[in-house]
Amino acid sequence: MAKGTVAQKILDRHIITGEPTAGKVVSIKIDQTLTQDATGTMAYLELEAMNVPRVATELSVSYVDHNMMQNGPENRNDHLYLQSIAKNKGVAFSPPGNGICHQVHLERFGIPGKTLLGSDSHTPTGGGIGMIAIGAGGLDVALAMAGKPFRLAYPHVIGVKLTGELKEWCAAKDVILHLLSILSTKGNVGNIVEYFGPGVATLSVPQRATITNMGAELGVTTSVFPSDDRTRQFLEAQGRGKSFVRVEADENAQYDRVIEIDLSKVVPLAACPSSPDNIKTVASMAGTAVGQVIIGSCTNSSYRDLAMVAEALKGRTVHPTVTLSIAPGSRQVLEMLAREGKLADMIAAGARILETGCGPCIGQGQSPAQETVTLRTFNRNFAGRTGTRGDQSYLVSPETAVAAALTGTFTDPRELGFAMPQIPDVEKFTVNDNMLIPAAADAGTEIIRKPTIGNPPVNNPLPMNINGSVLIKVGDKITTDHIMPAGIYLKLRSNIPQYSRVVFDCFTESGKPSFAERAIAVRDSGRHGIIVGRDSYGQGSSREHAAICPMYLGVKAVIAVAIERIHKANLVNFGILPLLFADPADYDKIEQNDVLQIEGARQQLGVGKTMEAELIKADGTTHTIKLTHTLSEDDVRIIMAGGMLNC
Ligand code: MIC
Ligand code: SF4
Repeated sequence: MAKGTVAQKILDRHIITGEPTAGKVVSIKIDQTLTQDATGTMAYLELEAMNVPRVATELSVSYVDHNMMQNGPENRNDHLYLQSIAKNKGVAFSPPGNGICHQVHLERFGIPGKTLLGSDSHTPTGGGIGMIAIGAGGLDVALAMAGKPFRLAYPHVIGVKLTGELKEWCAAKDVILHLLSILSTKGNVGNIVEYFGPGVATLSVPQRATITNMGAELGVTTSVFPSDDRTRQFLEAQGRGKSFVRVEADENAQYDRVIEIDLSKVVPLAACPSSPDNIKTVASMAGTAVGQVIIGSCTNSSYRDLAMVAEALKGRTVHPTVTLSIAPGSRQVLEMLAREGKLADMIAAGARILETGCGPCIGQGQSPAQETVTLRTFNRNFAGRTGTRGDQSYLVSPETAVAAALTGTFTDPRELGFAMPQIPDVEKFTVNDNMLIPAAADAGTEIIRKPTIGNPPVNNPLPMNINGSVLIKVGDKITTDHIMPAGIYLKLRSNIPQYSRVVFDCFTESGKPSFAERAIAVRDSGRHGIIVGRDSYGQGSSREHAAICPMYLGVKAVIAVAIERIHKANLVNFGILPLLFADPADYDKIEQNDVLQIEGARQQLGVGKTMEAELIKADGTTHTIKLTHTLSEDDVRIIMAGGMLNC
């Protein structure tokens, strides 16, 4: 069992109930929360339902960064709701244009040693300044805002020992891509990744934040760096020196597993289609034509990254076969680039400057042409996330991205023929909080709720017998993007009946009924929907819509070989049983439309108990399927009640 680590020190100070033993459920105090607009409307509607007059956290911030395309009234309706409820409940508000939640939170609010819960899976960005920053579903964040502790399995700690120093053109992004090549996107549930060793001091806070941000793709609880002199310098440069707290591991700290990375051996890497762990060296793909380059997202849009890009572009021209788009991570970054003339250098080189926000990362515009390669500095390249079916989306560092923008092909940036621009740590960031609306609860504030915003649906208690029909059988690594697409549908986040129509949209075959149509037919015939998945079901985002919408369509159980942490918690919160095959080989016995009955489900369900289901095939043959789960007592209680909103 790990000992004396940063992760444990912070967690142990926050434990409210439970034993700090790896794998055991503990509840912890949450100091800060963040929400973004695409998950935030549901989270605040849920908070409203809890009748809490004012949030009970030290700080809660509501960001608008995802839904900003303004095609129809939905986006702006959401923003007005979020701004008014923030004022009503004592939540700080960061309006559209102010930046991506994770980037702004790091710059303006994060405090080493504190806990942060965010309704976005990339909340671990805060681990870059020594926070325990965890992504969760909106309902869990709403509960934290109401002052309730957050439940999680006390983690195992994987120590990543960093030695050496990154060479020119080799980036923090390459470090996390390298780690993804080792740990992959599956099988890491229940772990925290903690960085230590002499290499840590060579990385700036924005570089560390790139690494902890994309640590989300490992499927771990979070990732964390110590808070050291570099952290102090960053906070001082943000005018927040007073927030600095040193948090370091004991000298003889023990980790459950240690992985060593010599930074001087890290080379430019790319995550190839369509998974963040499909890693190849950039050199091995040299010469492949690239049609589009986009630099931005919460992974790589800091001042450091974009200043480096600007200097690399200065006096040069984007290759004519490529489009280069750049989305700065925050207004602070954009303003600094503008004041220093770097923005002009980007524009002069031919870059298309996008609004500060998530933009193309969540399929909001800039979809690539068919059968062309797109290089993005983002963190996810799940199939179709760009908005183009069959997309060829590669995840790279800003260094590799700018090299491709200049050459029109995959190019190892070390081959560019000029020195990498050196961007020293900023001594004084341009601090301009004039658009941030500070937290000041005014319970009299009218909450603006336009007609496109509906209440979260509430489930029924778990029925005694589940009379199930298998609505869909999917394979390994099904992401929440497969379950609930974003892109053009993102604006429907506040409207569950409409959004539910596109559940599993990517699997709809033309001319055949959609998942939603099949689910509604099953629901209307008085039966229950069942989803069957394989390994690592529910990877990726924290969107609780991937539970709410199937629930709305009558789904009562998800049965898989493994279910990812945040998605499992969301299923529980909305009263859907997250079950596992006791024998993974049983997965092969099941097909879509099979009948699956769980007689006496309420009696069968209990901590540590195995359940039995009867599988009835179309030809009448039957099989007994044994099912397990990893539910705690609280989880069982919540599912029995039909979800947290009934508790
Ligand atoms: C994402 O990167 O997939 C998102 C969009 O930021 C999600 C949240 C959401 O779906 O609203 C995430 O990472 O949790
Ligand atoms: Fe936004 Fe993309 Fe970051 Fe998600 S991963 S928060 S969509 S920038």
